[in-house]
Amino acid sequence: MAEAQVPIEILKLVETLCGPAPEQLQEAQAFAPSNIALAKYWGKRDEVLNLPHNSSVSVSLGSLGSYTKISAAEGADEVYLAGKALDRSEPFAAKVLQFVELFRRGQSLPIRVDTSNSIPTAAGLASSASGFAALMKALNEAFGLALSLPQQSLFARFGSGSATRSFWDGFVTWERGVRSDGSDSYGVPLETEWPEFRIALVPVNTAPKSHSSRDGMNHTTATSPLYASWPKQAEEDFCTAVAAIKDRDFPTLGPLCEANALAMHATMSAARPALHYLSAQSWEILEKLSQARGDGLAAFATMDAGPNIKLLYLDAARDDVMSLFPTATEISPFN
Ligand code: 2P0
Repeated sequence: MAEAQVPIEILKLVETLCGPAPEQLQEAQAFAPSNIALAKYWGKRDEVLNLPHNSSVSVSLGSLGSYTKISAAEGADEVYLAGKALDRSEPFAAKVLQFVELFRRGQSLPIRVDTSNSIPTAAGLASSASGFAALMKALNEAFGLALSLPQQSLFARFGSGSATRSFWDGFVTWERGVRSDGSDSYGVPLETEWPEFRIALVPVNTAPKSHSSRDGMNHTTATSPLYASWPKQAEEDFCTAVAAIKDRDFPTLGPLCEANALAMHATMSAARPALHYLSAQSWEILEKLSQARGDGLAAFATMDAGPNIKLLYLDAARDDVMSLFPTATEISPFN
């Protein structure tokens, strides 16, 4: 993003919150956890400012996430992913450098960005949320921006909406906000600790997806007749999910999360042309889970913009879940 192309609202926020343009760059590194949404973000009310139609709530994945190191480069900017130098024109590198430029603001401070993920590739988890959160944290230190975590979350939104929720451990909300400049749309952590809460990742297909989340949600918003019902329902689901989390009420939270994810996928199925992230194998897993629930298993599923299934349950159901889904990887977000 060359400076001239940055929307005025974003420039104003940078100017107001970050102070004068940086004069030096110091080495810095940061980690941010990946997160899984329990009540989903799907659709933007403002594409330029990346503002969502509805609020969302997620749980962070502990030590699974992204590490980013920033240092001074010799000449031109450099971006490394998992130790491999990327061409600056590659989409990932270009997006990272656009984000850097928001804060560098034309100053002659060549930068080297080294990113790596502790998320196993086989888990099929996206890394853009943790990636932009870790990049923001590292830039905050490298450029001496002195931004608070909510402010960093707000700026990370320009990189990736779900990154707003990757600045804290545990349960985190992304409030949609109401202001037109987006200055009230950022992550807010919930205080609830829930040590028995578990997530298991059931891999279906871990190859990169054919449609990005961004393209998928924009296509759905623009063409799906079912999308009209999403923002109101999603906001209600968000409120119910937050209340259930605060009460540690799994019988309410589990079914709600699965229903919310299926409603999101239904909006995509009705898009024209239809968009299907879930595969036949995903549906087989959902069917198997539904049958197991009929036999008393308290486990529920959530699915994002890909075919992989994430199971939600409490510690007491662990053995049954693992024997039913032996390929699953379990995560304990609070341990
Ligand atoms: C979520 N997803 O709440 C939803 C559920 C995917 C499905 O946030 O366009 O990469 O960069 O703001 O954050 C993934 O979308 O999209 C996402 P952009 P992002 O986790």
